[in-house]
Amino acid sequence: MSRSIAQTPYEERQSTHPLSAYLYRLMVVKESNLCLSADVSSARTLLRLANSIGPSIVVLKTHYDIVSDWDSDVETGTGAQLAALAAKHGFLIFEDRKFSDIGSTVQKQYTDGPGKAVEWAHITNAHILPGAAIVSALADAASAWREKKKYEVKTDITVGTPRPESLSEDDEGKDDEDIKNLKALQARRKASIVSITTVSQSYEPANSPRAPIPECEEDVIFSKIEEAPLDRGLLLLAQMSSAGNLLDEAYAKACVEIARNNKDFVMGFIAQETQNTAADDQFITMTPGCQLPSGEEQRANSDGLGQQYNTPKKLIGEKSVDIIIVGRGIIGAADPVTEAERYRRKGWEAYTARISA
Ligand code: S5P
Repeated sequence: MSRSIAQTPYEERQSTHPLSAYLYRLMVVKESNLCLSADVSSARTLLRLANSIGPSIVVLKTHYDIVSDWDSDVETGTGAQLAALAAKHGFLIFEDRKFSDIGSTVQKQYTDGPGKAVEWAHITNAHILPGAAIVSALADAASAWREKKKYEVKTDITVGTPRPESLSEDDEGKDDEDIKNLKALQARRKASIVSITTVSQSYEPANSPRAPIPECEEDVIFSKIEEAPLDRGLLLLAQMSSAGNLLDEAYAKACVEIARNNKDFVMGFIAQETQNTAADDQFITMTPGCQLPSGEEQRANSDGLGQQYNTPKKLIGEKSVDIIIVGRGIIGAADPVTEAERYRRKGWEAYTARISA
């Protein structure tokens, strides 16, 4: 008898999506199936959390629009700093944007405005309420961005070869326009490097949102796995954790159908249980509404605002989900770093018990 997906170890899951394949390997390397939901309102607190809890997690989930001092600069802003921390600690960034508008609008929301999540978030998510075009529209925006990015990387390498400072007199006049362009480009690149240095070295009061984050200054890269691919991925909200939500069984089934038709972009689901039902479904399931009892006391299984909680053991062991998403259970703890490790351990234990059952 063939093994069910729930019993297949992460490293043997056959996802065709490059980010999912990477994420499964990352989970094994870090022995973690934990996503931190970093729902905080200051950029500094967000970056500090990402840096201190980064070693325990494989995904950092953001709501950029609750960060009151979110810096939108693509090269030096909050997203760029998070991306640097993701490379340092080895985690993916998931902007929990929950897109839910017509195709043309979501493309702009994804790539423009103050968020520009496509620039820094590996993963984002969407409701399918407006219909399947929301998925293809976001997919098109992501691939247009990726093409542009590939071109930028190539341009960087090309212009890196002949340095304007080292151009000889003979070169002047040969192709004045090209050299001028090259110098302008290098000057712009220099300016952006200078501005990063300025931000991290200038003195500012401790409570300033632009004050340096000391831990974020080192230029370190997580060494146990290569950097994440440039691909972007989408999760569809198939089920929600909140009481009385309207996402019924037929809705979840429609989500799965749309995902099957868009496997190049859709990695999987936000759901309360695995949505893999057909033999070749290889979708990843990430699940919010997760808390552990704290100490002797069983924590309340709701937050009084509709949120409903389950334990990692139930979600991973019984509902066969892949990643637990934890917010207040960790960031509301007296010692979030230790608590994140406790969740990581519990989540991983539930997974190893599941695959060996
Ligand atoms: O069904 C859902 C879907 C999501 S993405 N229920 C949720 O709670 N979420 C998100 O998960 C929610 O927006 C929040 O960011 C996080 C749960 O946070 P916690 O503090 O309750 O763990």
